[in-house]
Amino acid sequence: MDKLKFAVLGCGFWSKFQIGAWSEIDGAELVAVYNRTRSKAEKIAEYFKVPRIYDNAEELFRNEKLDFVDIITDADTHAHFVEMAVRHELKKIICQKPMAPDFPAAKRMVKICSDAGAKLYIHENYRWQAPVRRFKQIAGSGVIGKPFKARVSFLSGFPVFDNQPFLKELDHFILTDMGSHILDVIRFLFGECEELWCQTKAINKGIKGEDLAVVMMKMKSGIPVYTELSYASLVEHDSFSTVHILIEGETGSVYLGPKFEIRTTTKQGTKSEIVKFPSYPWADPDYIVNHESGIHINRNILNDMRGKGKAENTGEDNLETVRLIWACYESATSGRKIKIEEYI
Ligand code: 89Y
Repeated sequence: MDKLKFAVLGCGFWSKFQIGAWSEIDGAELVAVYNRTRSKAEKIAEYFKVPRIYDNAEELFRNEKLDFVDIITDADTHAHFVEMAVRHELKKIICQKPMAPDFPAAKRMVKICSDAGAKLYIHENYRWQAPVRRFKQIAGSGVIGKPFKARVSFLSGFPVFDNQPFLKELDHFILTDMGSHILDVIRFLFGECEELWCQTKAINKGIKGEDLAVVMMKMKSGIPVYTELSYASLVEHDSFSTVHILIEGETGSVYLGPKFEIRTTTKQGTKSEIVKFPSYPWADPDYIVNHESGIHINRNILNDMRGKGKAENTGEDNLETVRLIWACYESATSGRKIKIEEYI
């Protein structure tokens, strides 16, 4: 099988895990890396034995014959690099979450790609975490009957700013950084949202943006979903870097809790299952479930590129997650409930 040749733009903290995930998959070959600060690109290239290094992205696009590009830079440069890739006639573009720093920019990115006949994929990996996939299977198996409510929690005190100091500087923090993941998992499990009401707070005075968001959602299916996102939490069971979910149904409940344990309760009692998945030398143990999921999303995208399947995380699909993030901010500032179909 011919390998698809690709380049990575951006060699910061997340690139090692994204490239690590590619290194576990047959069918894709990383031929070049770009970073504005060349030394960072050199470090990544050395670790993964990448043949060519650039500190000028235009030059990379001019010199390389690529099948696709994987953009892993900061969100405020995503539109710039997507436009550049389109200008260089690339037809397959992957971009890290959050898609863009705001909703209008995300809409522009999707439109630029669709006008050019280019496929845009968003690297939104949480729904690909092994425990989340297994949880969906159990919840959908019929064992808990028809679901009537859910609670989705990300409560953490993990020192996330040590590894990613730029997160401290974001005017909009937890909803863009973690809301991208958690709201996407909610869409994955429960479908689209009809309306929501959100409150945010800034607890940690050492950062610019909000680090707490509480959202009440009414899904189109009628199910109420309560979600809480916090990086200010000191709790017994820290959610990092996954998510805890409780779904209640007419004949039972299913809970994805600490240590990747899924507990299913019916009148017959409670069954427990620990979800297992492998570790990799390139992955950070603190983020293992998150880093491992990168392999699954990359494989799903690669299959779509090869015409062998359908990608879940397209630009169009992810725009619906971005819509929810910014509807949350709108609700938090106005104090109003937001109807999603009116938030355009
Ligand atoms: O960006 C986030 C992610 O994907 O997982 C954790 C994180 O790095 C910081 O919240």
